[in-house]
Amino acid sequence: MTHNLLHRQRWRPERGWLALIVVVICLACSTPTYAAGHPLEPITKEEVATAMKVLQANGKVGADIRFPVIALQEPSKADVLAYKAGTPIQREAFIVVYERATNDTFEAVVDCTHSVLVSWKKIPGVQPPLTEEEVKLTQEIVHADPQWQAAIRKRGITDFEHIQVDPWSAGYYHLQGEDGVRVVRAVSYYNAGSVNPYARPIEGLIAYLNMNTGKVFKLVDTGVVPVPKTTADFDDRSVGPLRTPPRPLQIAQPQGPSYEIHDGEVSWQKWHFRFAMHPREGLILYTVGYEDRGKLRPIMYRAGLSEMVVPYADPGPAWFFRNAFDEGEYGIGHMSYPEEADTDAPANAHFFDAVFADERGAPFEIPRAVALYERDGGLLWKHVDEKTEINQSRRARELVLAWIATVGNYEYGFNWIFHQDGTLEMDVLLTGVMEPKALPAAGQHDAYGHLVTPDIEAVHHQHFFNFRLDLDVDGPADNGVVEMNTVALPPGKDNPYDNAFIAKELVLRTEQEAERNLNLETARVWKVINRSVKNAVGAPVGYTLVPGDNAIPYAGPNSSMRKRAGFLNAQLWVTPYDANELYAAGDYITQSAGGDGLVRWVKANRSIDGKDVVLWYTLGVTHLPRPEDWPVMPVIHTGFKLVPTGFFDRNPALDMPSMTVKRAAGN
Ligand SMILES: [Cu+2]
Repeated sequence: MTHNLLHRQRWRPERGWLALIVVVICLACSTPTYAAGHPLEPITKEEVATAMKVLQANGKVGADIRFPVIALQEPSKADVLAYKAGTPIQREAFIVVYERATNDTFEAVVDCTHSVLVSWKKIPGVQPPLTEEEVKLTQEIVHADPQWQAAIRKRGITDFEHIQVDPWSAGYYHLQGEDGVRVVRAVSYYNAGSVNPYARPIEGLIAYLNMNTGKVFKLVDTGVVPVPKTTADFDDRSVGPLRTPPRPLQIAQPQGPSYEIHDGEVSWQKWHFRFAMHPREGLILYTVGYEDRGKLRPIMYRAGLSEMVVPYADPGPAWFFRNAFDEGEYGIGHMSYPEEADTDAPANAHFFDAVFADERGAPFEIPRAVALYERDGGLLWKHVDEKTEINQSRRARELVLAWIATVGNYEYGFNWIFHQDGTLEMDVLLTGVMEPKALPAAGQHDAYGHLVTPDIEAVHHQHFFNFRLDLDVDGPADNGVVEMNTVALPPGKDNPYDNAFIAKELVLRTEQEAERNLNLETARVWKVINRSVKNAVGAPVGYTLVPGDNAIPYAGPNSSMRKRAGFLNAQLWVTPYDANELYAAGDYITQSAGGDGLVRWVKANRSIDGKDVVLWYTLGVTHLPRPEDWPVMPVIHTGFKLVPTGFFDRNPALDMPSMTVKRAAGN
């Protein structure tokens, strides 16, 4: 949801000896590692260093040059699918380069295998995501501004060192002096005597910064509002009397986990997949397939979060611009902290470090950024034969691949859950601290939020996520998308008892036909099929996107946010595969006017029938804050599933052996 990146400081071992010891132990016990060789292997520190050396040698590194994105340049899909283990490969890095003084952005591709600059191009009229350096700079620039200092003194505050200043992306509002300039809007919080600054907003005071000159160019002050006195910390000491914790629940895997990892590929209960962390997208799943009768059948080539936006409902001068594109504007992918076993993930989790680079091109590692673990999955299937009383029952196991991002005040978790029945689920978790608003007097809140304490309102907002799902159902060729609508038949000669309902299939043939929304009335779902592969009942094999909860945007279609987040115009989009189309709102979001990404691509109205197709699913949560969400929210879950639909010929988990003693007759 948000914006402030102050908590985005990278994890550093000097934060505590204990943390360091834990890391050492976990790395030692964390057996799975990436073996060198596969083209989709995550970028390494050495490759980042090589890429920087090549840029340096080509005169592309200077005192004023920054590198907001350094990531693996993925090889072509065709090359990856044709890859044979042991074949030599060329590894490349993709780099976004920003020159602050001139506000120029460039893209570079470096061949790290042969240390060669492959391409260098200027991308006109765009701006890269905010860097961590700019987060720190925002606070320095604001603290040094005499007008802001006067406004703070007017509020009776003199200890400026206790004011945290968060940068918000500027958005695009045709405001004077903002075109062609890198702008940040800064929000201040008073954090004296409080770990959590978000209980103490300095309401109505917004500084507009020109990041190219390093100056505040405008200060919005809507008048003095008392800074809330509440502390909203939630460590054990601050919470008050603690409950008796539950007694230990031990998860033991005495024979180790059931998954194996070979050359970076995870295999578990017939599932096969790869994964990597990307500085922008976060956790990416690659080459997902399922073993069926001795054959590995492809399901999805690549899946990742393609964009996010969190628009707020308050129209006032201190709030109208608050809509954070956490991926395109902030780079949610590298906003991870080391996960802790037994809290962030269960005790049996294995962790994987992520390699990123800072804005100066120095590689760094976030330890334990991704967790992989098995957990109990409840009941898999069951039936008791009433005559013999034989209970055929199977317990399910799940495999979870988990990543958590901390984006300022909010946390987002993303769990890919692999089920034994062929279902692949995305479980999105929302937690953290809501964005607060201080009130003129206790209880005097407006219509745009709800009180969470007598002197704090949390403003209404929505969280939208778009997932790019490159499904390859039994391979990339000859895929298509069918919409399923369940409808009641009218009463009549063919339906004399008025009980009939049927499933209607609608083939979506073009991009514009495939711009679709949910429909509860028709239980609408979308199935990706492969017409050249038929199942036992003679139908094309398929995988269905089954939505969970969702939301429609409340900001108007002509609002700046909606123009920039065109992916909110529909919940489903389908495009023919194009390696260059990765981000639902376009490649560069910072201060963009909009109209990029899906809305631009689908204008061509390309055919999606019988093609390699990509599904884009927009998922939303409408968040009307409750007191129970304060001071830290219990996790909200949302997500979707990819469910086999005639992909298998029978229940694919039928071959799960019985693990229990049969119930004795008569019990
Ligand atoms: Cu929320």
